[in-house]
Amino acid sequence: MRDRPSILHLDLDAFFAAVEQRDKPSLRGKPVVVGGLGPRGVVSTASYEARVFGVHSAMPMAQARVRCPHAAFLGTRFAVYQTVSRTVMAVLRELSPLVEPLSLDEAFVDLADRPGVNVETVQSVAADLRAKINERTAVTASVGAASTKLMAKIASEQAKPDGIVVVPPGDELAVLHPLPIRSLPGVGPATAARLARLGVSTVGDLAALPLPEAVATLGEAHGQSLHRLSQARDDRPVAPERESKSVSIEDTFDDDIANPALLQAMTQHLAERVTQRLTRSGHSGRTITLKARLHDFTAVSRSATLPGPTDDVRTISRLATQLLGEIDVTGGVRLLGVGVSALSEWTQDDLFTADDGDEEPADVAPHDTASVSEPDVRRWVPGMDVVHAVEGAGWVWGSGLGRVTVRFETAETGPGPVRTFAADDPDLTHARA
Ligand code: TTP
Ligand code: MG
Repeated sequence: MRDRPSILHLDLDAFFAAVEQRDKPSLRGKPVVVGGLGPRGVVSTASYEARVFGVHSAMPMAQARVRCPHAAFLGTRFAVYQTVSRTVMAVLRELSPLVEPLSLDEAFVDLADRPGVNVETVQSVAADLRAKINERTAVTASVGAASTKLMAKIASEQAKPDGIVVVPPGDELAVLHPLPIRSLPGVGPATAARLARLGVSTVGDLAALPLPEAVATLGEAHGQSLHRLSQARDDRPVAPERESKSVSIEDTFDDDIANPALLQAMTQHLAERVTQRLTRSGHSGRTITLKARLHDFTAVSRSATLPGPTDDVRTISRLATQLLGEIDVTGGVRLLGVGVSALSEWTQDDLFTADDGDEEPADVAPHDTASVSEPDVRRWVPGMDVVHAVEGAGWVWGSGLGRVTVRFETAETGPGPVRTFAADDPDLTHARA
């Protein structure tokens, strides 16, 4: 472990929502929820103003609408988030060549080669960094600095929103041990539940557990690594070249499962989670893989490759379920996983793909839904950028019943006026990124 807090972890605050508030001045300081607007859509993120009402990432959009009905509900604009992300990563690389991006809005930076980095100076390095990011992108970032990746990430979490936390070397255990066990990377609900049965609820509880007990409960590899982390022992280097070539999610069951309906439901759930992870990292993928470990520990996997990349949860879920049908599960399954590979950077405008199925388009006003037989209406998704021949640049506020309402404002203009048009008004077009 280093004796200086020379690892930074940076994470943008309410990333997608912050970009929306930047570009839509009338929404600044207001609850904003970004995500899938279709009937089965989930929340990608919520502004801090909406989080007060209990809205959070991965929640069904329908539930978010109940919890915070007065929020603005917007589709995603991935191309814009990607541009902001590139700018942020470039700012980080000006600080050090050792930058490891983890997702669109999150990265580690290693300052080990920078002379004079210590508890005091790293504070001003982080402050300058935050100021520069805000200047170039107009969104805010939180930064943690510590002697290890684990502690830097935990520090940035504590710094949220819009702050800096430095963990001085020597203070790691005092910071780490009171935290809930879920704060460790790799501890999801299943692991947490297993540890709870041993009376382990904080990181300190796990550190106090004899290693053989941790290994007996969590398995050799997982048990060893979590036990090490719980003692703040983390020598993972910042790895700049890390490229995600695939994403996958798997679940191990306490008992073998042979019930086909249950396995199908679990496959769908895994597909939903892997799609979340995929979209979060700004990717789409062509190859879907279903992996299973059978009752006798044989591992089987089946893959299918699409003609083009997708990030559509229904497509991924349908393929994963088909692949499940190709495996003989009659003896029971103890592990199931769904993965997506052959990844591409997200290039489609997801506003156009969010509702490309046979479902009704979503609207700001729920009573205002349009008939699916009106092909034009589908094009206007709340949040998307449009241009009107006379009024100029704006964004779709809502649509339905053959009409579309647009607010004419941009990041530069300040809050602007609202106008309603016929959905097929030839003067109104999509703005291309
Ligand atoms: P996070 O950094 O986890 O969340 P955040 O930036 O919105 O909020 P904060 O960091 O201040 O707590 O994720 C970054 C972006 O990734 C987020 O804005 C939207 C997207 N995302 C999803 O699409 N699905 C998810 O389940 C999560 C957690 C994030
Ligand atoms: Mg973030």
